[in-house]
Amino acid sequence: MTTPALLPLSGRRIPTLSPGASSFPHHRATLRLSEKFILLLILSAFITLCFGAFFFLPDNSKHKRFDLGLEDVLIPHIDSPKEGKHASGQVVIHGQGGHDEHRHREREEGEESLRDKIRADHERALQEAKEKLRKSREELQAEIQTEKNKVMEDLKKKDAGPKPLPPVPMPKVVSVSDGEPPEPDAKEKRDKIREMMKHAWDSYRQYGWGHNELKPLAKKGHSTNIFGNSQLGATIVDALDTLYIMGLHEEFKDGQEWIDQNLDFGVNAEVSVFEVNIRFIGGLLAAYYLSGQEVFKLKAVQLAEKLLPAFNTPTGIPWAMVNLKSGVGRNWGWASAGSSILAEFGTLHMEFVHLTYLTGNPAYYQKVMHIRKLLAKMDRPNGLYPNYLNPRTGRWGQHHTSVGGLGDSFYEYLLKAWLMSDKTDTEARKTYDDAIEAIERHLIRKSNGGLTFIGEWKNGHLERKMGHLACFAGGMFALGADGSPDDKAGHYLQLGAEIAHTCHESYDRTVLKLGPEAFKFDSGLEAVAVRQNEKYYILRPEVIETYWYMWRFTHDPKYRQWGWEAAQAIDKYCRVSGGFSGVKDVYSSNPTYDDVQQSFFLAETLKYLYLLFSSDDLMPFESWVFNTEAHPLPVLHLECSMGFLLKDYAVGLTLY
Ligand code: DMJ
Repeated sequence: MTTPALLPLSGRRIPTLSPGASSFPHHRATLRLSEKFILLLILSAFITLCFGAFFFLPDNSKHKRFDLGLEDVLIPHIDSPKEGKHASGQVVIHGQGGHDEHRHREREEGEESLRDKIRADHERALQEAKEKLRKSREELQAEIQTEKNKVMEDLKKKDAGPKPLPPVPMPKVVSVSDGEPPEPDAKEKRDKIREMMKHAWDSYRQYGWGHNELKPLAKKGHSTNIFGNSQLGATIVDALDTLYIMGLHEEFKDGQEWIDQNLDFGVNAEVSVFEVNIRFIGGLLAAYYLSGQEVFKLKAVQLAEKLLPAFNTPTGIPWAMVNLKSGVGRNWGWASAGSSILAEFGTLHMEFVHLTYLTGNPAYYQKVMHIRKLLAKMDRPNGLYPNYLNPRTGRWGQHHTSVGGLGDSFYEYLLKAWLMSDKTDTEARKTYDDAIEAIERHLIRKSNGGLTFIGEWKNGHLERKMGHLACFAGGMFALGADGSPDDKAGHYLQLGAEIAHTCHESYDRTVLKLGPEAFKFDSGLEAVAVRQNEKYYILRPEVIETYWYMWRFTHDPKYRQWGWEAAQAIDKYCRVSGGFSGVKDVYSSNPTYDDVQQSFFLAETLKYLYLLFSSDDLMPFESWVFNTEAHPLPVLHLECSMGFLLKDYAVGLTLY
């Protein structure tokens, strides 16, 4: 026989129920239980009946009446049908049996708004259907794939929860010296550049904080469609490593705090995959490697995940733009029949290799290697890579080739992939060498006045025009000289020097001593802009970038001198009380401003100037490779061959 157990409850000893116990209290408790059970049964039968009646009602109008009836019965005190709130946002309570007329009006308004909602829903559905019909089969398939992947990702996340990232070795921080130059003159100039950085940053801090960029004259935030018109603090992310390298640690901390608390990628914004990769992912990764602060790594990975749906195209060549929230991608309307752009899908490699290294997730590496493999299989007209490639068909668009806009950083990343792999990614090096050889043969010419320039190839014809953007190539040729085939190192260093000279001429032949956006070598014209809409200077870095690389490889003082000329001109003509602005005409002594302080001015132009006047042990080339937005990424040693990595991507990546 079992005795009822006695448990203490609030200091009293009470009997509890235990199987087989037959004491009186147990019996009473059993009786109470069965009464309760019967009551519960009746209640649930009643509720089931009510629900049954609701679901079997034949048509909408009756539903509506029932709804209203229910409203009368259950929520007669609440003024507005939506969330029981008044338009003012306050909950309004009426006494029971409120005015019939008022209630009637409410009912009518309710029905009216219901009708409006149904109408709006119908119109939206119709619109969506129309848009879908306009899309090709491949596009629709890609969209479906994107959606599927999203659902899978969500499920995976739910199952696994947030996974901590694996620890990885960090670069030798000792290589980040202060870089103070031994020459007092250089030190003075470096201090001036640092002061310019302070002015640009402080102005943004004061007038544009959290916005992507700054309007230095209007003294307010600025944004362009590449950031999807949402406030992602592009200037903060882009400027971080420059602040760090310059030793502006308070400002760096300020930026870090903003990123930690405000940078959110779950926004409904359609951004440029390329721009977000080079500025945000590149900027965050560099800030992480320099400072060791985990927040930058986490944000970089969060953002990278948002970019992945852009690769869901029939070919795996990513869309130019992706919506960070929905994952839907598309291309720029102006790009050769909906093509993707070589300099955009070809400028992801460095950052994506680092993402795989940091996360152990092979997906990033696979995506960029897939692009490389696909390009390797394609025919190239005259050995040149056209700027446009259709991501649906996998065919080239217009046969335009450029080392400036639309093509530039594709070539740069081939070389830098090799350098970043501690020169083990020989496939990248070979692809670079072949591409440069074709470019030299078809695009590089000498003008009558003896200036070497890089023209643009358009359907078999060479346009004798060079863009400011193409001036970066001087630095690239110098950087790639060592390791070039057939012992042509001297030749490429010389080519770099010639491009630097030409680009300096394009600055020197203007009134402001700042370079135009594009310049011609035609009909007696040499290194000058002709069209009004090519005369602007928007604080771009490429010419100064080339001066810096040439300085590092030659230590010819003219590069510091040219860099200083540019710095002075920027300070004189672009500086305003609210920051720095681009100018619309470098040939006018009275220029007007474009009122934009570009984020790359802080990321690149000022960083390259600062490094030009620093000693070489600040960010040495043996340890760091700069991405196309001047964000330094450490050299990674790829222990295994690329073939092996293709099978097991995450293995073999270690920091050099
Ligand atoms: C930068 O965002 C990058 O350098 C990019 O590769 C092209 N040009 C702009 C600055 O001019």
